[in-house]
Amino acid sequence: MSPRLVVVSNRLPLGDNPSGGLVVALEDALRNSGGLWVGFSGETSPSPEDRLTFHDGARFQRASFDLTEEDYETYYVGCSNSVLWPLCHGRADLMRILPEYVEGYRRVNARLADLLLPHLQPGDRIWVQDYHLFPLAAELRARGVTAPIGHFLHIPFPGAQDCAALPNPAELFGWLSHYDLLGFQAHRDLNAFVQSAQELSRIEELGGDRFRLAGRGLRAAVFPIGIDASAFIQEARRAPNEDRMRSLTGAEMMIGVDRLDYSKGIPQRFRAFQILLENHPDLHEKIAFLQVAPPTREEVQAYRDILEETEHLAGRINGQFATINWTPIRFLHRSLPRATLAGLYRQAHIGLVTPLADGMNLVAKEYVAAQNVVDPGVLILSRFAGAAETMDQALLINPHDPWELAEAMETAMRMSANERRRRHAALLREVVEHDVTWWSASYLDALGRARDSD
Ligand code: ADQ
Repeated sequence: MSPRLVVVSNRLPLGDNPSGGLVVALEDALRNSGGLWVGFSGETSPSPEDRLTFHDGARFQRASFDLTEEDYETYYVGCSNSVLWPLCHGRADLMRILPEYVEGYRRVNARLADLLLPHLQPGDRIWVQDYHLFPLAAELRARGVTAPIGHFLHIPFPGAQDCAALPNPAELFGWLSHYDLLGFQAHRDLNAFVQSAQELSRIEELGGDRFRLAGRGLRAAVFPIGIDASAFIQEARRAPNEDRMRSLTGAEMMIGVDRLDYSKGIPQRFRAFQILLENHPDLHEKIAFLQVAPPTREEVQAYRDILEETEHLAGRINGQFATINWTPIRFLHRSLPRATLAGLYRQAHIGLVTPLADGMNLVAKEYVAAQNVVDPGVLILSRFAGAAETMDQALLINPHDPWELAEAMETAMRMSANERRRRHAALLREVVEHDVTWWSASYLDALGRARDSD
């Protein structure tokens, strides 16, 4: 039996049949090693128990912990979503730094180490997910844990300028130095990590993926995350009849699917669509833009602002261009079942993925997987999504420039079927070869070798 895998993430996937890419990717490794997944239950309580709660119903062990209301406000809403998220997405101007946020962040990570400690066994490998838990390895090491510990960052790593905006930038690198393996989405992030560490901490490059950070040896490498491609392809094939759905809309559909987050560039793409319609009256009634954007992090002011801006823009553009038969933009501010999403992607002639900053962006991969290979749609992809490093057969654009984006929309509308098929075939190959199972297997393989001296 392989060494036991212990996964730690901010949220524990609960429910009897947890689905989602990450769960699917880790399920085999967890099941085959008798593994354990630990995370926040999503519940707050005035006095949470000081032990983990174990849950039945999955093919591996799952254990959760509750937070106090104060911990939730400081560690999660505060430090994670109002400091680290904007910082990592190039929006240091949106950071809200309060001393109690950083204290809460340290406190929750220290408490999680205490909760985890009694459940660790000799031979375990520990895999920590994302920016909520940067300090966890340092906290575990302080409690005597010597097991290999890896970290994977799902979002971009900030450049030196942004890192310098943290209250104590060197502390971040101190936390990271306790991991054996740091995983990033894209080369851009690995480079940002090395350059930021050079300016704000001490780092030596020892060759290949080996580094010495703040006096400790570790490895750092790129592992671009993928989707459960074969399942998504099946899902899209089973979706309702395309012709029927197309005739309901009466125009070619352009689709955007994003959490309503300021990093996703939604207002920018609305402005680009407005420019397209202003400059190309022949496209009126020929293209309909569906933006699906479920609510997210509504406790944070910046997220309430982006909703208002998006609704306002959609209203203005519809007011300017709509006809009796045609609504240019439909904005759905809610979540949809995966099967419905897969069907919508499949019938959309254009997939619009235009974040201003994004670790990877799985919607780009889902859109490609969902296409009909004989008559595929066109992916328009931001250069600032991690996905752009491997998906260069998309129409790559600068999302800050609405004229360039409007031009890409027009190009996509007029692209020949041959060119669409050629681009799609290359993109699909990439999405299928580098799916989420490949991602977790290559990360865990590297974590297994992280202590080897070569
Ligand atoms: P996110 O920022 O959440 O993830 P993304 O990679 O696009 O971004 O994943 C979003 C997921 O939510 C997709 O699977 C999508 O289908 C789903 N989704 C979005 N809108 C939905 C809706 N209305 N209804 C139902 N489902 C919806 C973070 C990083 C990314 C990184 C991932 C994985 O910010 O850069 O790709 O983690 O590492």
